[in-house]
Amino acid sequence: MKKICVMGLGYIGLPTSSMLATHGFQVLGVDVNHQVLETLKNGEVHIHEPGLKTLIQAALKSKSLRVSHQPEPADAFIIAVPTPLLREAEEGRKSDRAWPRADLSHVIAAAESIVPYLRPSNLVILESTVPPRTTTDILIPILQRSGLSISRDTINGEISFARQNVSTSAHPLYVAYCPERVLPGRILEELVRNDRVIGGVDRASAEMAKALYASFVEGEIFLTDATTAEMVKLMENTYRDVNIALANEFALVAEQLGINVWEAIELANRHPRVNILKPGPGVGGHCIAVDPWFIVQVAPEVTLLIQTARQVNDSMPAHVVELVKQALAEQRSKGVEGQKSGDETTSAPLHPCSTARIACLGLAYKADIDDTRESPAIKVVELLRAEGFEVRAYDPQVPMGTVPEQVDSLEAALDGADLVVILTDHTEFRQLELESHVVVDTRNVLDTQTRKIPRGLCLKLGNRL
Ligand code: SAJ
Repeated sequence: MKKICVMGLGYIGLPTSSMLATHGFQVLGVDVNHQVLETLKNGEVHIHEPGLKTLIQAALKSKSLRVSHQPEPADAFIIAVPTPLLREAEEGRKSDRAWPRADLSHVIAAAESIVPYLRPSNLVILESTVPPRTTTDILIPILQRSGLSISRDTINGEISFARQNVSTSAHPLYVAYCPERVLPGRILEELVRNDRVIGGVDRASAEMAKALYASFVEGEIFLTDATTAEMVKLMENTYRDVNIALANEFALVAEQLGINVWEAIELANRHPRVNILKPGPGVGGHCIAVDPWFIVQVAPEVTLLIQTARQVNDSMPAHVVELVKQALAEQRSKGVEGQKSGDETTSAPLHPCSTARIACLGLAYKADIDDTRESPAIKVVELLRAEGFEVRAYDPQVPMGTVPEQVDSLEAALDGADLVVILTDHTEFRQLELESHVVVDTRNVLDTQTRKIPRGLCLKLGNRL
């Protein structure tokens, strides 16, 4: 197997292409976005990911990687295109379509576009995160239009491992589902180190896919059937979403009790079998905030916990706005008291809440990346805007123009701000001197234990005032 066609040059397709291209394969990267192709042809990379640009440039230079807007005949095809949520479904809860659903249009389009190029013995791998049974019920019927037959030796949904000697001649087309599991910010490292799960539509397909990934994966590779592999991927991210929702709920309780949830979680995690994640302004990214719905859509009646977790996490940006209002009101009353007592240090300017200027620090969905997909920080900015606040947003990683309120320096964001809200825990924000500001810290970035806050006020999510 020498030539691989990777459909989709995004967060997964591009790093995977570069990995294969530097491990002995001829790779054709295909994307429908001409701007992405132009950027790559100019030696630039549209995704900020440590080490990626160097790898891509080397692969392009050696010609082991080429990019194009259409596929070509190849030995293997990897589909790594986005599967967003169908947003309008969320509003349609009372109507026929009750839950947000996966938009599989990119997967379908990519699969259809490779059909004319499929040849006997080709391998097709789906990497996009999809609802259970997508490989068997949606991908396979499309690939069958090539006229090539696809073996499916699954028994009760489980791949048969009974036959040890797998015949390849009887398998005109091999098909497997192989989910990506890499963490944005550490993609190249995790592509190599992480274990992989490969779900074949039959044993031979799983083995073929394993041989391909084994060229660069140093972690263990586990084989199963396609539907189990689809579910494994969704379970991983749903587990994390539910755990974060629990942490967020604990934070809300702690605020009511007047205790510090960050301390409480740290202490609870000293138990050998407890590992509570961190509360925050909500869950972002294209995975954890989306994938649980892919399980819900196939089994809505039995996924109440998953649905509730999604709702808890989605409600956090609105809670952050409440904290902002609370901190402004607190500062106002401090200001009034300070003015009454003639105390200079507490006499902050008084603003009717909705005309206050708010500096939002961070737009990315998590630390040290430029990705703003589903970012709760952006939702907070939008909610503050809708409330009539004057917002200035700064993020050292995120390209300008992401939100209209974006400014290009920390100074511009902080200048004249009545309140600073920390929304992303970028490393740069951990060094900030915000002692004279009113701060809402949603990420526990500021060390209020050891650092003095003489004039300002710091309200932490999940903490007492
Ligand atoms: N978050 C919290 N509290 C935490 C951890 C995360 O609020 O304790 C928030 C983050 O701030 C962020 C969101 O959750 O907004 C998601 O961040 P993340 O770092 O947990 O995950 P992702 O979305 O960047 O990547 C996840 C990973 N999945 C798991 O860890 C199970 C990654 O391995 C997957 O490959 C990726 O989803 C994906 O593509 O599916």
